[in-house]
Amino acid sequence: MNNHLSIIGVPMDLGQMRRGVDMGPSAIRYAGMIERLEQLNYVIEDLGDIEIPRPKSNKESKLDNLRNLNEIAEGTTRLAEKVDEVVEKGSFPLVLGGDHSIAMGTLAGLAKHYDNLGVIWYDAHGDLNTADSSPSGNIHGMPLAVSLGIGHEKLTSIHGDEPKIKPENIVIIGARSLDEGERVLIEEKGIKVYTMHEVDRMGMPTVMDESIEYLRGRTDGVHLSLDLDGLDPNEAPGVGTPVLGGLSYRESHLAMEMLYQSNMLTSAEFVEVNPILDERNKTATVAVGLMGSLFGESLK
Ligand code: 4U7
Ligand code: MN
Ligand code: MN
Ligand code: MN
Repeated sequence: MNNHLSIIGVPMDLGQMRRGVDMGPSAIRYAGMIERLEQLNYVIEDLGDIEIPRPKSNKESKLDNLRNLNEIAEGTTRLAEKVDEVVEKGSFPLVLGGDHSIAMGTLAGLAKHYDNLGVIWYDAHGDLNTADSSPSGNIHGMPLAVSLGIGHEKLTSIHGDEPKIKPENIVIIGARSLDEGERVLIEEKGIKVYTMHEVDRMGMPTVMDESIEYLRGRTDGVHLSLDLDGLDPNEAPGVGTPVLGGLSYRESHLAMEMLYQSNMLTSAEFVEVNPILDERNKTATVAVGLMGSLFGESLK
């Protein structure tokens, strides 16, 4: 793995309605991220936080079932530029959310450098909604669709007009709350999904072995987009859209360890940590622990 890490904080909460997720980057840093990664002998630069615009008043903000569209497009464009820069100079981008709408920016920045970027989407949700299919109008439920080039033009054109990823280069792990429109898109595009049902039946070792093998053959870089609500809310309570019956702490550590061993990861982001909804910073602490495993801790 690249031993130069660049940390980018994204204090974004405009993609959903629970206040507090903008404090995710602080909570994760406070849980000891930098110290933890330094112990593994990485050269780390913390680039601080991206500036996120203030939201407009509630009425004008939900035009077209896309709450805070313009402000999110602006903030994620800044993130895309930063991620692009970091990859350009040969460092590994490690992005801290913020709600999951930030993934549109991360993927747009990465897309400049890969023809076949692989994405592991570790999440209770598919995040494949559009304004038409979304039951909420919350853009954090849309970033994967947008990155495929499906959605409002203001979002699909962030940092470049082309689709940022291809459906066959995506693996979703941990899904247990998919909306009807998302199911249709998954079917139509042939997106690989390991729902909780499959994780229960096959076990995490097989899920990860298959995912790694699948992506290794077809991609020239792999991004991990880890939504903390992929884990069970008993273990990661500080999230805005918890869904019971999630991935366990141990399963998640194993997944991170196997990704480390695969030596294929080129970028990562940890999103949806909301310290206001959390219990004594438990969820941020879990995120930092997972980073430890992802970057080789248990295997030294
Ligand atoms: B997250 C939801 F309807 N699908 O679109 C929606 F269930 O980034 C939830 O994965 C989206 O946390 C969750 O609003 C987005 C809902
Ligand atoms: Mn998500
Ligand atoms: Mn989610
Ligand atoms: Mn969520």
